[in-house]
Amino acid sequence: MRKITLRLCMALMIVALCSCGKPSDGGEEPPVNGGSTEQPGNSDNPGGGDQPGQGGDNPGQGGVEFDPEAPVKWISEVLEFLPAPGQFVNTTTADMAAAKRLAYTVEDGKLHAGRSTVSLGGFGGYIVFRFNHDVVNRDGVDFVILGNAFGDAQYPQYSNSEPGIVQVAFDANGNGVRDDDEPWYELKSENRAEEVECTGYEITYYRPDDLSAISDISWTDNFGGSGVIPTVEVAQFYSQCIYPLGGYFADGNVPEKLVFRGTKLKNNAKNMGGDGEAQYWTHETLSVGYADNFSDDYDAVVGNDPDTRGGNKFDISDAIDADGNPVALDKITFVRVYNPINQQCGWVGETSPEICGAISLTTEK
Ligand SMILES: [Ca+2]
Ligand SMILES: [Ca+2]
Ligand SMILES: [Ca+2]
Repeated sequence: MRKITLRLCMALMIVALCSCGKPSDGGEEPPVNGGSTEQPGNSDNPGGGDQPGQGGDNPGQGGVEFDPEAPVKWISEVLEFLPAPGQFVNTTTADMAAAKRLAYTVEDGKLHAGRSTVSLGGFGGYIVFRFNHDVVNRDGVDFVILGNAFGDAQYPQYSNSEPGIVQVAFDANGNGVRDDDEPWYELKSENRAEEVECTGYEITYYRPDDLSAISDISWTDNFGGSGVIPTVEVAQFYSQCIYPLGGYFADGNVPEKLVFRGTKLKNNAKNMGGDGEAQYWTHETLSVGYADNFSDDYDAVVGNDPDTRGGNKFDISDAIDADGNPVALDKITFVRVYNPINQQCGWVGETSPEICGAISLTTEK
């Protein structure tokens, strides 16, 4: 453990402050004293905080007759997926196959649920999906995004919440593509003002020299910040390159750098333990309005559909434009979820949302 402790010290030293131009506000160092949900990995739960069986693959669910004319509550298509560098990148928890399993399937005329576990990796990693219909802005909740969040029994005010910001867009010209004049709108969380560190954050990750094994990933941001994603601790559990390799790109080439943009939230993970094996990471639960967040809505059932338990509930009426002003939308076509947090948590790795499925309530009778 001495070696690990030493490595931890090194890792903490090189975890860069993420500034948004205000170093004193950003990159909050987790307090050393304090509770945790994410514990060091073992063979079943390798440090990522993902509980086996929660929100995991469940392709057998459903199995009802498929009606090609009817709206289906599950995701119909994953249109884009690109994780930012992170420990699950280039593994089966964050590959294109995992992303595509979020869409429903039809076998022998039977409909099967779209379920998977897809990590978005570090800050900016994203997924875009749609349903086979436009999601109508009903009164209240309109759709649900399933995650793998869970509470912290030791510290009830904390949880394994790795929040994802949700965006929506409407295919106004009906061509099946989100065009430039069909903007993304973020859905506002209840306490957005307190949770956002800055908007307009842009991070650039740089391709490492060695793509055959795990190594630190350098990054810079548009506020003058820079740092590396340290891998010395997560290398206990993962050996693969954590920078997205060719399988994520249509041309199969690995870009020299990757740029991601979005709203940046304040770091929400805290180490309630000590160094080395004494690390005990947990996350502040954020307000209602994020994916993979153990907020009060998470275990609620909506629309009398038990499949909606274990997911966050979203209201299209919470859409805001880039200036934070409300936007009135009758319906939406595309949903995008991205990781708004740039935080490394020792051997737990980056804080990163998992997307395990989504349900449109438009199909509710
Ligand atoms: Ca609504
Ligand atoms: Ca369009
Ligand atoms: Ca999670």
